[in-house]
Amino acid sequence: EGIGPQEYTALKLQVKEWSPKVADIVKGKIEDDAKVYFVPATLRPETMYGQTNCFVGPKIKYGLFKLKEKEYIVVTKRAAWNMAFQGHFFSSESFPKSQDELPLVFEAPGSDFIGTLIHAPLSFHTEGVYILPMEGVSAAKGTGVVTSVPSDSPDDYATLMDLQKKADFYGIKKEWADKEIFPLIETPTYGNLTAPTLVKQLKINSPKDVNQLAQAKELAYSEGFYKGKMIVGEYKGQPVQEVKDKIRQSLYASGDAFPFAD
Ligand code: A2H
Repeated sequence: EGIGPQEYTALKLQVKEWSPKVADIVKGKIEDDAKVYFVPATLRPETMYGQTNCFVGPKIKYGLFKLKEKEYIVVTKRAAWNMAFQGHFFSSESFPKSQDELPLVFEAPGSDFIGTLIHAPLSFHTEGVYILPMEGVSAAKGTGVVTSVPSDSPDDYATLMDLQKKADFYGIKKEWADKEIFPLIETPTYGNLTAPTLVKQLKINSPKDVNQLAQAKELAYSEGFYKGKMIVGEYKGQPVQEVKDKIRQSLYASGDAFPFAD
């Protein structure tokens, strides 16, 4: 971590229903039957069964970029530019020579997208999940979009609990943040809900407890990776270390994800 490019799994979360703000902006700008995806970058593809929502930074600027015929993505401009270089998106004849040549439809702050309903591949929440705000999202990392797995990510859990507690303050509907958190991975030290357990043990009360959260993140990540065992999905019963790459590859093969380096 930290040295050299990071290999992320870029997941494609299809928009099912826009927030009212973006519905107005989008009208007439893209085909009615076009597909649009939010594209979070994750290091833990084996946890995608537990997605309960997807985070954007409310103040971060996102673009809707044309990927190919009738297909668009929502990411930061920086990420779209990286993706262009990695050859995931744009045909060679239209390869952009600068960020200004990216096929941008419109830009809007993350706050405009909040409340958008999306389909998250592999998630047990097949009814769809919502775009929600997270202050801690960095515009300078990944795609600026972070899918949320509160069972295994302390940051995601702490943020989701805060959103539930203060739904009015954040201007969201409580039910958008109120999805069941399913156990996915069993670990010897933290049981089957690693992130909620660590958040309690380290007495983390809000996403502002950044030092404890950094510690919880380290502990959750190494415990999950080295000692975790899947308790759901196709590889139920098998160690995380052995199945992580298989799950990633099958997401690539189904077209639900692609590799993304940052
Ligand atoms: B991970 P690294 Cl279950 N800003 O995915 C803030 N966080 C970001 C981000 C951004 N721009 N882009 C990606 N991330 C998050 C799952 C997960 C993640 C679990 C547990 C731990 C975990 C579900 N959220 O990450 O700093 C994404 O969240 C802890 C390492 O680039 C991504 O993987 O090394 C991870 O941080 C990438 O972190």
